[in-house]
Amino acid sequence: MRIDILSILPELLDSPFKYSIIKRAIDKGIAEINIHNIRDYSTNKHKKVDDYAYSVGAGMVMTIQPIVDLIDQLKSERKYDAIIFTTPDGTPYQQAHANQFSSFKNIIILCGHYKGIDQRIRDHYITHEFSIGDYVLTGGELAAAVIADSIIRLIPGAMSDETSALSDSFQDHLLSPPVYTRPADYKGWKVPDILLSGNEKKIDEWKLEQSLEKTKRIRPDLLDKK
Ligand code: 6GU
Repeated sequence: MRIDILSILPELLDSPFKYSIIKRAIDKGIAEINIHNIRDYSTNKHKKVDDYAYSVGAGMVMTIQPIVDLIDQLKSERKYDAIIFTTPDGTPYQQAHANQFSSFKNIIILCGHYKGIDQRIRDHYITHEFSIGDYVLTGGELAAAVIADSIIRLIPGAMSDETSALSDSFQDHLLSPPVYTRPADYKGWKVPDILLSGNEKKIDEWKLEQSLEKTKRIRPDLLDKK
């Protein structure tokens, strides 16, 4: 899979793809990330990428020209399965989207900034608009990194134990149960006896019980989706 990320602050994306599962997926060649600086495509003599909104007091808006030129160039090189825009007024991004996108071949993620981008880009180029939660970030770069990470780890071969993606919180609309490792007793803090029993069936029942209890307590909304 190839992901092209379009940003006016590409430095913000320097580190998220350099470690762990994502780095290994890139090293293995099953994922490729290309980060593009939108400013490089501005034909303005000052390399401007924003302008005043057509409405008083609305602040700055990202201009059409550099974004269109960049996307047109990418589209002339290959076919894209999705052109995503990260924005706080987008659809709430969820695990089901990551699952869907993990089988795609080429994806563009355009990072939002300032007050937004000219609506005509959204109308004519963008296929999906996503928010990663009900809070406001300085820019869409961190959201783009979140989305790319959630997709890449699901590509077959990215994780050594592929079944572990299936047990992720949200895959079955349940939060993960608590996990423990050695020692079984740390200064009197004990691992639940059941986990030391060796009874796999009982352990699975306990995990499901714990998941249900935790989900009911922290995310009761998830249980309505089951
Ligand atoms: Cl995608 N962008 C920004 N700027 N803020 C956000 C967001 C995205 N998702 C949640 N907050």
